[in-house]
Amino acid sequence: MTDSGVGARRFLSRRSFATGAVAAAVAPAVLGSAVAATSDKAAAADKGGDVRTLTLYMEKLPNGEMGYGLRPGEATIPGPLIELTEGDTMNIEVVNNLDVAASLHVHGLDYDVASDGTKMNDSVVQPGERRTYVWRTHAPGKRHDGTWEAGSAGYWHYHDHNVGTEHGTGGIKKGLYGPVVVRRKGDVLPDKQFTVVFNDMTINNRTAPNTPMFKAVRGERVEFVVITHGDFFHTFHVHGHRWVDNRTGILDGPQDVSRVIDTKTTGPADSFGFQVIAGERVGAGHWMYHCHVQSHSDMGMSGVFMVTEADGTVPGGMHGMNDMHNMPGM
Ligand SMILES: [Cu+2]
Repeated sequence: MTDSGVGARRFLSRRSFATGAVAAAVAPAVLGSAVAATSDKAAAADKGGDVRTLTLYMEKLPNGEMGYGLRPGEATIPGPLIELTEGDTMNIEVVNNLDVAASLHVHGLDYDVASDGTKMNDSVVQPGERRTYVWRTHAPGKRHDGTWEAGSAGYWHYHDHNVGTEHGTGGIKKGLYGPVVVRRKGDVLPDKQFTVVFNDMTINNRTAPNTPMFKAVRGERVEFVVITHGDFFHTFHVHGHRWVDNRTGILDGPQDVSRVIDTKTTGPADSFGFQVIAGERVGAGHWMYHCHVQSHSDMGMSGVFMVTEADGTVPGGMHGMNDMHNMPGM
């Protein structure tokens, strides 16, 4: 079977996604200049250079956790996916509805000290107050001395840098973190995006069987963003799918010598991402994703990437998920 049969639906789903429908399984995506990319050949990031505005609310969740959200009462763990194209600027007004001072600190993008999100640079938000952080991005280019400067494109993340300690250790533990994707002009856009955060011994602050179930239709282009927080190193693995260990996860061509992998070791504050075609060459099914440190997977760092057929069915059923967390030490 080829995947070409789902092309029309793929770009339809992408279009509805891009025009504001919440399609991400974990948190809503804030799409950047990717909006309106509806070519039937390939949806791709546009030229960038937009200046956009966004409001993020920092809030307490009912169980004592904390999260970022796009509207009051809608905080999620992880927080919303924020997506830009190189050249874009994002002005993010952060509203602190917590009872502690907290902040927004981003990795990988360009920002002044005023947008550092640290106490040291006097850029945290007091309870009940608001503050605008400015994130900038740039394309690759040549410096005056002839050397090349990297562009901002990549899989990045943001987090609190003030709750608990001046490193945000308490805020991160409680869920104040989220993904950022910066695209290069022309990058291929996914149909669906899923974020996996290894936070101490959890995935998105949950353990199996309460970890996220990511759902896609066979043939859809799925993007994973993987972030690590906390005190431990982990190994991300997804069954039945592999990717390329470069910026996008996609080969540049048949001669691209980047490694093809299906596991990646990741440590605190690391982030990476990649795209796969759901079920490509392996079919629909319940495909596990998990930390491959054995004791970590046994303790609940495991979830399911469910790939359905177009009619919503999944062959084979799902067995043993309840055993996954039923191990010594749980
Ligand atoms: Cu682990």
